[in-house]
Amino acid sequence: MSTITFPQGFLWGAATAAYQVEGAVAEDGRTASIWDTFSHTPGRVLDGDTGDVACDHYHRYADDVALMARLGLGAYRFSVSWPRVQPGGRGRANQRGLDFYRRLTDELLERGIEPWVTLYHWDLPQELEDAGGWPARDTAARFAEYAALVHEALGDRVRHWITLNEPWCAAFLGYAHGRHAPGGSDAAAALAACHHMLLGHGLATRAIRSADSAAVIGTTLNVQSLIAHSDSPADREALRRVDGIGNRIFLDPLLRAEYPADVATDIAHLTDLSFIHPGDLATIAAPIDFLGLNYYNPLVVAASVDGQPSAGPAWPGCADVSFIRRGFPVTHMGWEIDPAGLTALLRRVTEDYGPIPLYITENGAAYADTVDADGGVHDQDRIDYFARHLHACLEAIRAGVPLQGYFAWSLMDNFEWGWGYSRRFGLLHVDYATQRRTIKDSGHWYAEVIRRSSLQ
Ligand code: IFM
Repeated sequence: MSTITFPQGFLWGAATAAYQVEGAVAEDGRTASIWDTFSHTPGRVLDGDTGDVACDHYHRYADDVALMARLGLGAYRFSVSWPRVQPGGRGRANQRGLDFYRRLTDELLERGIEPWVTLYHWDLPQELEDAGGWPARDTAARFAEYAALVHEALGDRVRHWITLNEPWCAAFLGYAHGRHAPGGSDAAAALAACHHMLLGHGLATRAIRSADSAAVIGTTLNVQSLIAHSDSPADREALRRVDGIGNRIFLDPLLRAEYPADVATDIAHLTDLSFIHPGDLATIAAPIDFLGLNYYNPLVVAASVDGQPSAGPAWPGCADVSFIRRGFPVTHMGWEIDPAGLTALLRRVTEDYGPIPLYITENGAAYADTVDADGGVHDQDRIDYFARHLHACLEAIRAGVPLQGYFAWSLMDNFEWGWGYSRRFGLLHVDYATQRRTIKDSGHWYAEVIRRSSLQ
């Protein structure tokens, strides 16, 4: 069997996010985020699960970092909880909250693991939501202030910064669909939220860059890999619309300092776009050093026909669009497994937006793992998923894509948002009753891939 090696210096990591793993929601001065409020609202999260305890990473971080070292990770991508380090989202920093991240980054650095910090992975301080949330312009300014405060505390230890995680989810699932916090159902508010997140990204990038010329700054998008159901003009038009509101609405302002004109037309019945002020696009397009992409599955897009469910409220301007299932094998999330979509996505971003360094900042699969009688977690399905997607990465690299690293989602099983603890994505199995961690077979397999930086 032949061995295929990744380019020298390829970065191997794993990722988590604060609300999904930390717990300790009322400790050391942390206040509530929109996800605390949302998860404590009956009916919002499966089985009433909350992030109150999660994986108790707040207290167990040192043991978790030791496990990361056993896996041989080169980098750990984690997010900072905004209400932990700046309770209420305004004013002075909370030193006790910052100290947690100092301890965590020190532990990582001692083990030779590079900290990659995500500044916003969906946990907006509740007070800022009460003041209007992301649909309010002031939240962008608050975000830049918070970013500067985190950088001031951690900038001596952290070089890699990711401003936002998946703003599409935070804006459109959060403010239009209501499946995510804060549970809104107003497309116009979601469009304003989308713009203000991008503005916040630009302001934060500028603030960190002006304080630290060595900072390496990027952002993470869940750019969708799209396939038209057929070559018919109607299906291609459906794809154009989804690509507009899912992908180009982020990529164009970030990388070209403009919003796509066709998207403005698609959403003209929803908003007059008066939230875009002169100078905003130049701020949003502040140069970045890399782009992070999260990939799980592609979407197959068609024009709606009678009886088919439409794309739904998360997709403003796409009323006549449907997503089609092809009968491919699925993960426990019900997401079709199709690694070719990852190669296509990487190639598309490079071909359309130029050779900006790319990282896969999330990729992985949920399966209903159990600890077997022999004490192991035998998750061959997840190994196959990772192997096929890493081959897809190599294919993109061979085609000239400047892909520089890969973060598995997730380091450990955790709070999967509306699905609570019912969906397991981890390389580490977490027994939530005892907080015991078990390295799954996929974790051992990934450690071997990292050690060799190659695939069999
Ligand atoms: O768990 C999430 C993560 O927080 C953001 N990206 C997708 C993952 C799986 O749903």
